[in-house]
Amino acid sequence: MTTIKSVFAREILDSRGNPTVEVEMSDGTHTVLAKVPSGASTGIHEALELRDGDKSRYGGKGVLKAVANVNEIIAEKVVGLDSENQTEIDQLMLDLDGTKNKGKLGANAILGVSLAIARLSAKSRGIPLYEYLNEIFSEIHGEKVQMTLPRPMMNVVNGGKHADSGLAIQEFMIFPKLATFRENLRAGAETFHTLKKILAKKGFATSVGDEGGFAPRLPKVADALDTIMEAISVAGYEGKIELASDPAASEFYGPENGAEEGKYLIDGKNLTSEELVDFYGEIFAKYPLVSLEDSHAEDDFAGFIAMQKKFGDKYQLVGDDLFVTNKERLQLGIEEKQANAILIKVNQIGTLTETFETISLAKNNNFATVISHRSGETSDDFIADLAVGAGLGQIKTGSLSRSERICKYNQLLRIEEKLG
Ligand code: 2PG
Ligand code: MG
Repeated sequence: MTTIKSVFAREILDSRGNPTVEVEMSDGTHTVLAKVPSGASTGIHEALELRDGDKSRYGGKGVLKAVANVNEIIAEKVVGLDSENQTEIDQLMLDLDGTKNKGKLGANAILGVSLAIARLSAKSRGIPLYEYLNEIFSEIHGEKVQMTLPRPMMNVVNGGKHADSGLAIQEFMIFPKLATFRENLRAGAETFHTLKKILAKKGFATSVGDEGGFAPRLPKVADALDTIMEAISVAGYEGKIELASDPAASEFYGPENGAEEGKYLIDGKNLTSEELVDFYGEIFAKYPLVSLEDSHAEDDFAGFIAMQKKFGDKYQLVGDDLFVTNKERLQLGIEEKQANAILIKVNQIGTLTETFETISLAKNNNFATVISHRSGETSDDFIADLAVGAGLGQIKTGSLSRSERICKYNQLLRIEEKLG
């Protein structure tokens, strides 16, 4: 039993210099913080991130309304409750909000409180956060879940909405498969530094994008993949590092993104949904790409179903904007065979309990699970503990630079030391 004594929210900045919510919570003895991340290539079906819209502050991106919703509405209902009742408190906030997309209080307000509650409970019990999360997730899942260190997907070349590299595909990731997390991290970092040298030698920029990967003006998708393969080989990791990618295809689909109606603009060509399937087929055939996320636009169900039919038995096909960590969208995806894996982002859905319910549904249907950061991050490393505690198996948390990415990797090193 841990009685919540105080809840206080404030506006802080995220890694892109945009406002976000931080919640400070105390039981009178221990004080914890939880910070809320924010996406750029957000799915249209995500829970609502409440922004002030007052153009005179932070270009309209202020979060003072969300902060006030914590301090003036949520706090008084939550103070005095037992923080170990995660599910009940999350439900209470859902009831207080009363909308389907958390549009009244804001998912950013609700999530800050939801994460702080779990962190406070762990701290006051004196146990690691991953252990506490394992306990409460196992309860929701209905059986004891095995804790595991996740295999990292590291985004070394940034495109799409995360950089002005001109590449349609948002994320080119290296996906090491060595025996331990520590070795995977080292392999990733060494390849990252090798890639930098190769890019510089070829005369490309080595400045980094939002997620810490390079943003070179490479003309085509294949150029990015070839350069990464070269870096893997020169770094000495051939056969030990596979590739993963998140095209985030909603961002190069349709006239609002410069493409023709109903088409995808990639490598300077307008492709139909079916032609895009073949485009990926050529990549699968040529490169050791084993995981592909959001291959098609979020509501192009036919495109996803075609991908799953053609490649689903051999490759991991991940739904991010497609499922938005929402168990109803996932349920439909399972029934329609739209993918075989799901990306998990806490702020897409807005409470820890709902995140757990979605993970549980995925596990029960043999969907692989990948925990993920957002392109706008903070120094909060909650998702590292969540990855281990809920036994998610894989993590996507950016490249091998920028502290808001590295802090998650560093926390995983500490956890691995403890768990062995
Ligand atoms: C994604 C994410 C994280 P954003 O599309 O998977 O890499 O990007 O946070 O901008 O939605
Ligand atoms: Mg994505």
